[in-house]
Amino acid sequence: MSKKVIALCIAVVMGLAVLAAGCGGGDKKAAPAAPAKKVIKISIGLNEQSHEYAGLKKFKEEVEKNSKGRYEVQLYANAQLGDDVKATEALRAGTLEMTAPSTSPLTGMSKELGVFDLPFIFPNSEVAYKVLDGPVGQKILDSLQSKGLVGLAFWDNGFRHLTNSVREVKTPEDVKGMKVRTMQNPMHLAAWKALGANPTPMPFSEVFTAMQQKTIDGQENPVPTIYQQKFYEVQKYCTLTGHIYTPFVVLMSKKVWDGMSKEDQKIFKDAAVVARDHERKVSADMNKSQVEKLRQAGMTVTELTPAQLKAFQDAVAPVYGEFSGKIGADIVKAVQEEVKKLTKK
Ligand code: TK8
Repeated sequence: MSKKVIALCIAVVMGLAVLAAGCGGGDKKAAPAAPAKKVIKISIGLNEQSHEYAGLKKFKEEVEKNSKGRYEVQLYANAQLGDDVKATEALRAGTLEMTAPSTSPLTGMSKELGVFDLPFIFPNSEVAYKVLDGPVGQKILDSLQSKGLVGLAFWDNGFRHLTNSVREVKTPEDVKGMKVRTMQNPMHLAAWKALGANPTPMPFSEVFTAMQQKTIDGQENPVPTIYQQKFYEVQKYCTLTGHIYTPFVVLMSKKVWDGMSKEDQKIFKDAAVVARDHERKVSADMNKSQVEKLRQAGMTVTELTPAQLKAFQDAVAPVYGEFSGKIGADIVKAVQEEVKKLTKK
C-alpha cells in the first residue's frame, strides 16, 4: 500500500471516530434519561369537594413547581388508601408517604394531640390558628417525630356541630339516648356520655352508610363536611354547637423525610404552610356560605342562644378533670394560657 492510501485510511478511521463521539457514543449508549420523578402519595378521608382537598391541590402545585418537577404529588380522596388511623399507621410503616388526618383519632399514638379534643378549648378560629402556628403547636408537631411521623403543619378541619335524624336539639336533654357517631377518641366519647347520648366510635368512611341505614342517629362535623359530603341527604337537623375544634395535621412518614435532602424537606414544609393558608381561607368561605345552603337543602339549622350554649358547656366540663392529666397537665396549661393571652387583646 502506498503511503497516500495508508494516510487516507487513517484519516477515514479518525473521521469515523470523531463522528461517533459527536453522536454521543453511537446508538449503543442512549442519551441519559431524565431522572425518574419521585412520587409522593397523599391520602385523606374527605372527598374531592372538601376544603381539605382544596389544600391538597395547592400543596401539590407548590411542591411540583418548587422542586422543578422532580416530585410528583398524587392525591387520594375518600379514604382510598385507608381511614385516618390506617393511613397514619402506613406512614409509620413507610408504605405510604403522606396523609392529613384529623388529630382526634391519633391520640392513642400521641397523647399531646388530645389537648385539642377538650371541649370548647378554643373560642374562635383566629385564636386556634395562632396557637396551632405558634410555639405550642410546634412543640406538639415535634412530639410526633418519636412516633415515626413528621408533622408539617396544622390545617383547618373546624368547629364541630351536631347533626341528627331524630329531633331538633336545643338542650342537652334533647340529646339523651341519641346514637351519635364520634371519632375514635376517648374525650369525644366522654363528652357525649356526659350529655346523656349513646356515642359510638367509627371511622369516617363508614358514617354516611351508618346514617342512611339508621344504625346511628347522628354525627358531628364542621359545616363544610356536612355540606360537601351531602350529610343533609340523611340528616334532618343540625345544631351549631361548635363543641370541639379539630385540626388536620399534615403528616409525612419519617422514613421518607429522613431520605430527603435538607432542601427538599424545606420545599415540603413551605408548601404545607402556603397550602395551609389557602385551605383555611377555603374553609372559612365554606363555613360562611354553607349554613344557608344546608337550610336550602332542607335541614333545620339551629343556632343556640348563649344560655343554651352554656348548658352544653357546663355538661361537658368534667371532661377537663378526667383527661388533663392524661394529655399532660403542662401542655393543657400552655394552650389555655395562650388562649387567655390572645383573647384579652
Ligand atoms: C376524614 C376525617 C373527618 C373527621 C371525622 O378522614 O372523622 O369525622 O372530622 O374529617 O378526619
